Amino acid sequence: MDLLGAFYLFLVICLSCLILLSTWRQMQGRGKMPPGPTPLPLIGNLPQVGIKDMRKSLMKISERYGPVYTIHLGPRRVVVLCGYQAVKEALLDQAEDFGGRGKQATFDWIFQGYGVAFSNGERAKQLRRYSITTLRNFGVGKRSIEERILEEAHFLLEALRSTKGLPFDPTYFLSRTVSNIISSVIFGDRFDYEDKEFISLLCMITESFHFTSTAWGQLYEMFSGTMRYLPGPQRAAFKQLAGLEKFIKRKVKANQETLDPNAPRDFIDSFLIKMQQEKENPFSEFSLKNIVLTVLTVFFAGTETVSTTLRYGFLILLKYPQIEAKIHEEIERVIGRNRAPNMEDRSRMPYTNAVIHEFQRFCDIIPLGLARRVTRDTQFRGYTIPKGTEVYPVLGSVHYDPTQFSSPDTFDPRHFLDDNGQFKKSEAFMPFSIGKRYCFGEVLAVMELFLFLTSILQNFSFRSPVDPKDIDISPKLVGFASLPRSYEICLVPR
Ligand code: LZ1
Repeated sequence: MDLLGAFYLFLVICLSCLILLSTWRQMQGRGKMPPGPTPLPLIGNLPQVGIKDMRKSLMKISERYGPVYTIHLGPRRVVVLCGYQAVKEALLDQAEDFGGRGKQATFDWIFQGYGVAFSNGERAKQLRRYSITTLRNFGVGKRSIEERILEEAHFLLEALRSTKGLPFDPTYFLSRTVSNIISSVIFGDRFDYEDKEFISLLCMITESFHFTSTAWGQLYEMFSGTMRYLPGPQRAAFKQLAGLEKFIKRKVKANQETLDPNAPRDFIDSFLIKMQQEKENPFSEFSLKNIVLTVLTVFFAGTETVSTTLRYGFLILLKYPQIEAKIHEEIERVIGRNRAPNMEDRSRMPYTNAVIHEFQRFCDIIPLGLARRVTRDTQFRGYTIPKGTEVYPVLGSVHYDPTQFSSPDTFDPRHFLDDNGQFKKSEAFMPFSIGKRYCFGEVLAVMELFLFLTSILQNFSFRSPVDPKDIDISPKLVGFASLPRSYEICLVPR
């Protein structure tokens, strides 16, 4: 046999071993797991799942295998939960079992199991508890953050006035404003809207978020083990995430140098003080790495989710001017023109509140939720899910569950209104997920959505440069996130 022959033989043997290993791993512990489509070696269920719109394909697969099934995303074995009942039974009724964190391959590249959102066990517990307390100490959920939001709304209104009724893309108007709220909490101050570094940070956030929703981003979820070393768009996302980390590291360092342990100025200071207090505790998770990556998570999540929801929501209002008109009418009646909105107004504005809920349901910004993981061997609906198995609670399948919403595919605020026009809660509304790892940014997000929307509509009317009937409110991309199509808007002062 010549050298080339030997090489090919070697290659064939390697490949066979890989296929055998992959098949063996797919079969392992499969005994009483939920059913699902048969995986192929190496690629798993790629043919069934595809790489475009996982929400759609995962919901489609559940038509055949039921609300609880097993899928293989490349080498990842994931239990998928679809529909309100299954998600609720798992995440709420068995909160402890389903309270672990699964993978988000793109974000994991930077987090590596550190920071508050993408960690597990004792680390997640300590960081989550302390983050919630510290956010509250800096006003989140209280009057003081409400005032900060209203103050920031003024800067936004001023910036919007300068558009002079001409068409513009609202993306960065919204993300600068939204980001400045969380920035004041974590960095102690807002950024100037013209600050070049600020804009470049926002760009890094928006673009890496965008990547997670592209076909490449989905492919990366399946094959991150290999793709992380290969060229491709994932590299750009890594670079953006690394840029954000570098900025946060610099901020943390600057805080360290000027720290007064008796007077924390912001979230970072509080964590640094906690780190000092716990430096004798060998079980402390308050390390520099966890501080940097927790701040990065909070900065990222506190910027992109609310601003994407508002951007998507505005597009919907451009399509349905009659809905905008009803919000105007409610603002006029409850708030008037002579004072700023406040959180107490919300309970007297059922229509506006219903529209915001419908934005969050319909837009379904994080359609698969953040992946979970079972923390022990778990019995669920007669199946056994082995400890450590990843779980996708498909929030989109809950938001579009026909047993919970009368016409899920239609944008209709009546999904959250009763016959008397009063606000009607829905148990199937879970944009912040539910259970042990639900989003603790919820209180802040809810305040921002209400106060920014009402502030803007109190001062402006929306006009679309294109005919409303030509506006497409279906998502441009659905992956980790669900993103609206790009558009322009005109704001006319009222
Ligand atoms: C997050 C989100 C997105 C990315 C990382 C953390 N928390 C939304 N909420």
